[in-house]
Amino acid sequence: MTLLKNFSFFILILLIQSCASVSAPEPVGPVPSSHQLDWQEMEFYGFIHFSINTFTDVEWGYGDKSPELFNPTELDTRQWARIAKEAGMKGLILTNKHHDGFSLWPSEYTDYSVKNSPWKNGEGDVVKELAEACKEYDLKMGIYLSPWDRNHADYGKPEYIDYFRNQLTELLTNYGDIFEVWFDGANGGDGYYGGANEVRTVDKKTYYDWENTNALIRKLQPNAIIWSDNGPDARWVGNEHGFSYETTWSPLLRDSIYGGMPDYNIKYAMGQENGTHWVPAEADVSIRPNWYYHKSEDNKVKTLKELLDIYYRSVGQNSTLLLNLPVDRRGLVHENDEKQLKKLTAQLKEDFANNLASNAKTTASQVRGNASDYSAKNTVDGNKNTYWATDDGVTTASIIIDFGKPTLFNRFLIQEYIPLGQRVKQFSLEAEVDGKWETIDNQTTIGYKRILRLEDIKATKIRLTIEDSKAAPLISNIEVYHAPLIVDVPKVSRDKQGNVTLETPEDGLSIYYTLNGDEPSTSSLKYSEPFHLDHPTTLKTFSIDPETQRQSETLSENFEISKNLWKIITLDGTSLSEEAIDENPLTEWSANKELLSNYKIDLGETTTIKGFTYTPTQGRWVSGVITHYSFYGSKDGHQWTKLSEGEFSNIIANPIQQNVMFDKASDIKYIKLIAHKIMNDSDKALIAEIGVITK
Ligand code: FUL
Repeated sequence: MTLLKNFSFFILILLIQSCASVSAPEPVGPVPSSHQLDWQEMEFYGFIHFSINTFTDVEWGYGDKSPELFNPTELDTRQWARIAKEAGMKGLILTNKHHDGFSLWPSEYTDYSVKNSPWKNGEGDVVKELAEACKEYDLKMGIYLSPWDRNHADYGKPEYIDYFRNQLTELLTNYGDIFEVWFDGANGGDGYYGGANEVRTVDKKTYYDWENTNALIRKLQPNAIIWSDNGPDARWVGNEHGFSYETTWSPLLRDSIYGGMPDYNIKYAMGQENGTHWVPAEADVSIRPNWYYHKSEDNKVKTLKELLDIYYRSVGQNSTLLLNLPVDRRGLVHENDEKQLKKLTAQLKEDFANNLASNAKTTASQVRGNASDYSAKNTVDGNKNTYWATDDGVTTASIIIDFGKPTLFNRFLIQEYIPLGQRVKQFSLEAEVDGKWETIDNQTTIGYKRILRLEDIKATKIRLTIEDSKAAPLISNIEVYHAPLIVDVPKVSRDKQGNVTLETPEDGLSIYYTLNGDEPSTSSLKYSEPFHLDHPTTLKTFSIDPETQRQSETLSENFEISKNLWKIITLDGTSLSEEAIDENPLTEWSANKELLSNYKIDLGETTTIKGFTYTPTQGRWVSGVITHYSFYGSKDGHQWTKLSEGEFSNIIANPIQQNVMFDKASDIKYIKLIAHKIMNDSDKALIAEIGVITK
């Protein structure tokens, strides 16, 4: 007995010694601060866009509208917070002041605020009400304060910076803990500016003196994440689709960047392997096409499939997700938005219901110092603080996850232990099916979290191979799931002749539709071949699997008059390329500014139009986007009337179809869109589509 005891003691000493001799890996590259780590773990939080814009139906206010327009009838921040909480969001960021300068709190430094609105007789404070609601629902609160202020008389002068900091101080002092401070890169341009009505450009690099503004934030809210194109704590993902990139590094060449710089999205948004600072990506997107509430978008709330895609391409690609819920004129998140959000939450719960890897058997090709502290088991122990590591210098290694029996899966979730830096550059995944290994994916970065969506596969084992890494890979977590398949809505398209095609996302599905506004069911029209639609019509449609009865959501699509008779002609009568009127937003007409005044679109017959649409190029990186325009109509193609003039607000960051309504309807046969300003002061405009609104 004593002998056995002594022996066990000896083994124990040996074990302790072997562990003690294995040092922890050293950090590699920049590493996150503790508040950046806490922030990253929030993963999903919400944006609220609400202002005078909500009442004037625009995306960017000019700064000249009366504060009396701000008059929500049922404003209820508790409703916003409840919806966010139920959706699994961890916080809410409110646009306290957008580019139009209207402040949602009674700021001491301006009259352009809620205090001069009829809401609560000027006694209200939206920020305070939201702070209270967030507290009640255990949500963190963040602030958006637009650096650009189109209302303020001093914008562009040094005095404005004091104003900006004074407002910031109010927001960071009077409303409790703030988790994130959001600084928009859009700034400078035309505006009201206290009645000057002029263009004011600023040097984005120097005007705001960010160093001292950031120092003020650090003093008032040391734990807040400061967000902008160049952080310093978190960065813009470079688009407003809510997508990060398959290769997304958290390190960033931060000092090469300034807020609002051109080409940021192309050159920097994905982060850099050799980035000098830890500035992780945040993917922002609205649940509707635009950020503010527009009644015309009530049936354009993103589908479940679109929302899921956003989740997987943000949280699942080493980014956080900031999802915007526009608040409507009542002061509430609209029912349709809540409904879609609920679907997303329920689906995510199902997708991640049963972790097939928890406690699976694991073996690694190499373990740091052969120490149990760094064993492969750490990847499936549910503890984020333990990780599998290899010896220093070993940058290729693999780990096998053995389910013990054939197991059906289609999701692979993996996390690096980021407190010691982001390391993995390339990895692959294989599955062992009937005793044979097959490659099922090849990918690049992992970072805080990567979730791969795979085809259904039944395998007994999975092998993860880290093919390349900046240093010894540190993998803290692996999860495997079998997410249920969901049926997507039909893909709807119409050609120039007016023929509508509905396509099923998967083989073997049936499609039903209505054209009279009724909700479709399996007793509605069944789609078999393209049909003709010439007149404004609402199409409602869904897909269904006749065998399993799995059914998609219903998609509602509003069609305008068809472009069957439309022609683009130059002033000398020659027809031009029809890409701008072919109903296909993926083809575009490229024309230089000059040519743009020398053409007309012939609608083929006199038509009563109430507005027009312009769709910019839909490629991954936009160019040739018209930002300032005028739009003309003519009965005879010679005498032209200007029907509208203005800016396409936010079109560069969010290049979606622009819908412009006229003050009054016009009977015309010819139309013409003129570009006054094209992004990056280019001379070449790209037009994916021009349309008219008749309804
Ligand atoms: C953009 C702004 O210009 C939009 O209006 C919106 O606020 C979005 C979140 O950021 O850059």
